[in-house]
Amino acid sequence: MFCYQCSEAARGVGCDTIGVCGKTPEVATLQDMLIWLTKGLSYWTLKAKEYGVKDDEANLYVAEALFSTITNVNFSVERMVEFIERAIELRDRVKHKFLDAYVAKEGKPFDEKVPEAAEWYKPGGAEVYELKGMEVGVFLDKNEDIRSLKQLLIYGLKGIAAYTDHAYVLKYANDDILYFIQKGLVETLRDDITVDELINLTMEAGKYAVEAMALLDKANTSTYGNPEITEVYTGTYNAPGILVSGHDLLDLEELLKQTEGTGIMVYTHGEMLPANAYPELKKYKHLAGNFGSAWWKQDKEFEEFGGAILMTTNCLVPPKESYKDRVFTTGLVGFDKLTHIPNRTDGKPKDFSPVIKKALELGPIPEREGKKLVIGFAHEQVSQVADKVIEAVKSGAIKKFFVMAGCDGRHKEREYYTEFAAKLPKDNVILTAGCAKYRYNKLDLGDIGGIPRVLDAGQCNDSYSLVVTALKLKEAFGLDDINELPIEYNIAWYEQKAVAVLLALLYLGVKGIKLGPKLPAFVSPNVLKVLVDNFGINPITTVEKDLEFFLSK
Ligand code: FSO
Ligand code: SF4
Repeated sequence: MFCYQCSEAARGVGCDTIGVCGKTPEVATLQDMLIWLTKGLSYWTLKAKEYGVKDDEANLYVAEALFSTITNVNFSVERMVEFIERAIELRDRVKHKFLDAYVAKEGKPFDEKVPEAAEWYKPGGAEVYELKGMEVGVFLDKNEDIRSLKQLLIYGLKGIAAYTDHAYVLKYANDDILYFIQKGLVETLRDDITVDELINLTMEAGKYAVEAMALLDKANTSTYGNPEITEVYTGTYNAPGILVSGHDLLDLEELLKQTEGTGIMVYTHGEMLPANAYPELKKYKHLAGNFGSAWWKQDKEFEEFGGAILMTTNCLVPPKESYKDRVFTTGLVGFDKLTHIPNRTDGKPKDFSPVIKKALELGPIPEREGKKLVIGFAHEQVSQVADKVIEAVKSGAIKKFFVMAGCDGRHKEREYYTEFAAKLPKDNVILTAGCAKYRYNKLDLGDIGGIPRVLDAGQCNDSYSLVVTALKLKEAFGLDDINELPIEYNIAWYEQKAVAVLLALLYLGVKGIKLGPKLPAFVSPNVLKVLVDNFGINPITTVEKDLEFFLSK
């Protein structure tokens, strides 16, 4: 195996024996194979598009397959084999539809040379897929810069795929995004692609990352209302409990409906915290609050929680024996031997009864005291207090905003973010989204004239909300360039959704982003030079130096 797609890549180089995340070599190689096959599938979906043939299931499947390979989503050999076989099935279905359409229009059979990924097949299951997977991983490209850019593009596409898939789950669609994902994938099959072509594609990915986040914002807010400023309790009650983690709001809603009147209290964990701010979700009285913090602490927190646990998306940490029997997966999440709640069929909701049964069997969980967190500062809510914010900036009460969106992770270096937030002078406000917030959202950083010093817009995809807020401020201050605003960017990344968010910021013209806790292992020295020269991206250093850097600007 070789994987270097997240910030925790072993030795800052790559995981080559087992993933730091717990991904086994088998799964890593099968994921390489799946990505390669999605490129083959995309070759045909794009050809089919030219001839007016569209296969909605196959188009969405490309996004789902990519999503399943994001860090901490799926650790199951069995599920990976299923994904691979489905990719082959859909690839061949779309191929035949295209070949028929081609003959019908051109009056002769299609005879162009086809990439191997679009045709490869060998019977034999997991072992055969693994053998082929070893050939088609990241080292397929010998040139370091081409390899680096292709992977940067693919990781950005994975993030875009995840956000787009969430929107499709809520029945909000934009085929252009799906077709762009496919185009990006097919381009990475080319041996003759140039550095410039790849840089352009990466920038285009930034554009589609914005579109994907906008689509998901529309899907979430149209379905569940605009997030409202909400106080969320972080303790637990003496009643049976279910803890829901991941990003999928529809899963949470269906579970809330199915647990109504059962006496079960439902809590959010990690990236599900923002769900508490949506009117159509917070109306459920048994949505009792948030327990725990960021994903990487789940081994301790899930154990402590004592009730049933549902993982709707990443980030899953391989569960310990002590609580394994109370963890359930759903959607694209997978881990061998955990109970998986199957997908919706025939428009019916998912059946969460195994999770409910487990919570009831486990009985009441311990009661614990907890703080209250204030969340719900998405763009609509911020625009309602825009006058107050603008006034505070004009009067000098607010000196700067610091976008500290992104992810949290295990590494000790991330203590930087807690310290940075704590030491940030009191006339500065933090704008956050994603699980990065858990490094400082319980610090009691106070407020500035009633505006909290940590404005939490929501999940990592709600970084879009921060961008909307920035663009509104730009308009209000009559500025031409987003970089003239008193906004600094100190972003923490972990997995590939954060890569998509980063590409979105670059596409929007944001310059001078500080990135931590370390620069991606997949960025080669030359590609880094491009990022530094064109966008002024630079790594975090020490809290003192970085504070000086930002505050002296
Ligand atoms: Fe965090 Fe995990 Fe949302 Fe990521 S929970 S790290 S960027 O999956 O998706 O912020
Ligand atoms: Fe390593 Fe990250 Fe890849 Fe997991 S996802 S194998 S931790 S680089």
